[in-house]
Amino acid sequence: MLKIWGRLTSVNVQKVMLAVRELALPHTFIPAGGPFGVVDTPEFAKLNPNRTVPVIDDGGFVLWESNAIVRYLAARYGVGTLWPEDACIRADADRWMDWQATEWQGAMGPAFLGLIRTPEDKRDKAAIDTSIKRSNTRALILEQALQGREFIAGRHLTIGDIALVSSAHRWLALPIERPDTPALAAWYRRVMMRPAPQGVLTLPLE
Ligand SMILES: N[C@@H](CCC(=O)N[C@@H](CS)C(=O)NCC(=O)O)C(=O)O
Repeated sequence: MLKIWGRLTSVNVQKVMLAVRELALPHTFIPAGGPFGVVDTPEFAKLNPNRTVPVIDDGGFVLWESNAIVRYLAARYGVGTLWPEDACIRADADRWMDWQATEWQGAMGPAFLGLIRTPEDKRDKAAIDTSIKRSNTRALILEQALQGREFIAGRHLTIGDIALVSSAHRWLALPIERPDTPALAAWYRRVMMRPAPQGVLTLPLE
């Protein structure tokens, strides 16, 4: 059976769990990382030398890096659904996965760490402000891309939405000022109405 190591408060683990739940894959979830520890053990280092979550073991095939895991699960178990058969539609979805990890999540990092994980008197306000500005700029790029679209690559939920919605959840839950993004908000509601995010993206930021 598919095994997943992680903690549900991690944006990278959330992506994997959304994919697993969209694909209705039987699995065992092993709490790891943050308060659960485990990542510091020699056994875990053999699975992932980075000592980070998520990690999966699918019948002996071990994989780390959240986007690679989502792509693997979708390609193996979700052809025609999460993994579009059309190469152009798939590349469109795939490109947003890279954008999520390198652009939006990267931009949001200092604001998330500063506002959610740092006591008020220790916060780097300038870094947080820059991060908010950069995250909002990227959100407006996504807003533009979602104009007239039900999902990021067209009419069906794909790997692109899986990655993006975890960052959208963070961006919308951060205590910051945000620009108006009606298409993004409607898309977020559409994704959140599905069963997969329940209990995963409904947790408060931590
Ligand atoms: N690029 C990696 C990043 C993995 C990563 O940094 N994971 C964090 C959680 S988001 C982690 O394991 N931190 C240590 C911990 O939680 O103990 C991925 O996308 O999987």
